[in-house]
Amino acid sequence: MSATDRLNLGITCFPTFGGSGLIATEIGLAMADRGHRVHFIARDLPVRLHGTSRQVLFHEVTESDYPALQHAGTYPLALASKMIEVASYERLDILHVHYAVPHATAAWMAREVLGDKAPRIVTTLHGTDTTLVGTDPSYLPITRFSILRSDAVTAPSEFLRRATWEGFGIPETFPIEVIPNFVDTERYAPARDRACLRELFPALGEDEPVLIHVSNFRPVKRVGDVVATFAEVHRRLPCRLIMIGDGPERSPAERRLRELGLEERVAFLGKQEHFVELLAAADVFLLPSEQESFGLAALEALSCGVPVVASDIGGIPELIDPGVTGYLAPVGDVGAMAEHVLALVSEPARWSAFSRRARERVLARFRLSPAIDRYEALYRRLVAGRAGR
Ligand code: GMT
Repeated sequence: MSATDRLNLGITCFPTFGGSGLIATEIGLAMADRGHRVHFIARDLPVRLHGTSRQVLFHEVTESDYPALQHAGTYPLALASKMIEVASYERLDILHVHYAVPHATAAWMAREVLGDKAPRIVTTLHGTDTTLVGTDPSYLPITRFSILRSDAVTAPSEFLRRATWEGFGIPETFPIEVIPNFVDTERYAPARDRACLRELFPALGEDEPVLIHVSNFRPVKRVGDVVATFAEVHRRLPCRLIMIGDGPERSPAERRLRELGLEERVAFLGKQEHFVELLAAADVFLLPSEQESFGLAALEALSCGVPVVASDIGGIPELIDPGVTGYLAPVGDVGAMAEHVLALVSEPARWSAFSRRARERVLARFRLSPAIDRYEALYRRLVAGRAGR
């Protein structure tokens, strides 16, 4: 790539295990692979960002520990200051912020300071920044303003685009580009190796189904419904459950499983970075969330050929074709979810058809490279000044 084609890209995200940080990291790494120079600006090294290079650099946002500021929530100021510094030293063309609160606002502040030399701001909404936090009255006016002042706004699903227009009272003429989330289909690929499952469950029966759930164990994930669905399936057909991730709902889930006497049949693995082997070996992925703008964890399962049983909410119907790649049930209907799991695991031919179609649909609609093409095209349009507002 010639020096004139190369973009200087800033990316801000939460560095934790959430889907927004993972998508932001994958975009940055893919852009660097294409020859662009990428600067991550965040509180910590994002989870999947291993090491840096001349093409991928990390800028840590540090806050003052001055006692009077302890509860003042000064992170957005420290972030905006770091954005100003990196944008001017590194001549950023684009500042791509993931999750509107508070990142879009920090980006707007930085742009106000930088004036004509400011990079173009792309805000990617991810879900709870619109459906939960951003529309909380404590943050609504400033988040709405920051979204409107971005040079481009993207969302991973039609659902989230509409929820943003409606939740913030933004006219539908305001462009929000839907760029569906994506998955690395080479890394997340089918591989039915039950040996890794036997390491977790040494007495695992030959045909005993294994269910899996991956999340941040927040109330929105309805982890209690994962437990209840598993317990109902297990009552009718002995099975196992793998729980990956951590958060406030983990302890209640562990307690409930002990009350039910099922603790030996469940493996809680906590936060894990490398779990694709287990995911690909499992039989059904459970995602009974209250809300989900997209459901990245479910996409990773589908990519491995693992059918999903999920709630019929948010952006999930854009990801899962009911009766084709998985099943959907009303939020909280654990009876229906258990029936769906049983329908999948008790008929190997049906399971295989779901598995094959899940992989096919992912390859057709959610591959990494076409999504990166769309982000790159968006950046170029903004830099060329054609699509700026
Ligand atoms: O809820 C999570 O899993 C974390 C959250 C985040 O901000 O990282 O996920 C949101 O963004 C993901 C990536 O776009 C989406 O796949 C999730 O559906 C979305 N979560 C919700 O809408 C609850």
